[in-house]
Amino acid sequence: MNKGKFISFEGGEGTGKSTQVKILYNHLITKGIDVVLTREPGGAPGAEEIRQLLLTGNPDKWVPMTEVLLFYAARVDHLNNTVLPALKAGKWVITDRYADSTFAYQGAGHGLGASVVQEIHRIATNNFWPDMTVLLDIEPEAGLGRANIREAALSEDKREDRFEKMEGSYHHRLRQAFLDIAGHNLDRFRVISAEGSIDQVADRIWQQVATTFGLAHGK
Ligand code: Z5A
Repeated sequence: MNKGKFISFEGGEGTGKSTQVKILYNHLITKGIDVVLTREPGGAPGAEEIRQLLLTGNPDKWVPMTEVLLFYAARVDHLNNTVLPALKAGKWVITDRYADSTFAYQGAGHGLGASVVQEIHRIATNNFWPDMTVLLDIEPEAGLGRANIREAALSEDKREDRFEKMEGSYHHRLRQAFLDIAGHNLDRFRVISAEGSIDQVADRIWQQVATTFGLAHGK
């Protein structure tokens, strides 16, 4: 049985996940909790190799089924080598994206369908889900604007922008897909507005984490 807590962050591009997972990580450490910060796709050596296959190159280089199987190949490696050992050791794990991203991006965004992804998820992970999922929600245009500023600062070969190159309607479908998934999993999801300053968003997240896990609300 797992002793630690497993928290995932989800949302579209540029919602601030990478920024906010680090803030929550530091906050939990100051509370004396042993935490592992990780990400998907990636989070373990083999999974990081698969990440490169997935996030670089042309938007249409994989058909949806190839793409979903690559995400799950990476996920199984990540779970077995990073997430499950940490949870069993009593550590908390925060991951920047997990399986809800596959349901939203591949299941809804690329039209593979939730039932196909659900079946693969059941076989690959034994239906393993986080204790809590933070969905950061913002207008896609605002999120893409933030992500583009960050990508523009990187050289061409360092850009992981394959998904950001997808057309605008794709990002609106994606936002709705995440909200629908959250609506069907209210026990696990906390939908948090990603608008406002980094500190304002971090405060909203902390209030939810503290309430969910019975931690002191103050900093
Ligand atoms: N994907 C998938 O399709 N299926 C799957 O199963 C999984 C993933 C697991 C890579 O994910 C891609 O993989 C992703 C989905 C797909 N699609 N794309 N692209 P990723 O997590 O590595 O990359 P990402 O989702 O694109 O994340 P991101 O662009 O790195 O955005 P973010 O982490 O949400 O935001 P950020 O890096 O924290 O912030 C972006 C910029 O905005 C940065 O300069 C910040 O300083 C700034 N920022 C952050 N917060 C604020 C606020 N509040 N105000 C102003 N500026 C801010």
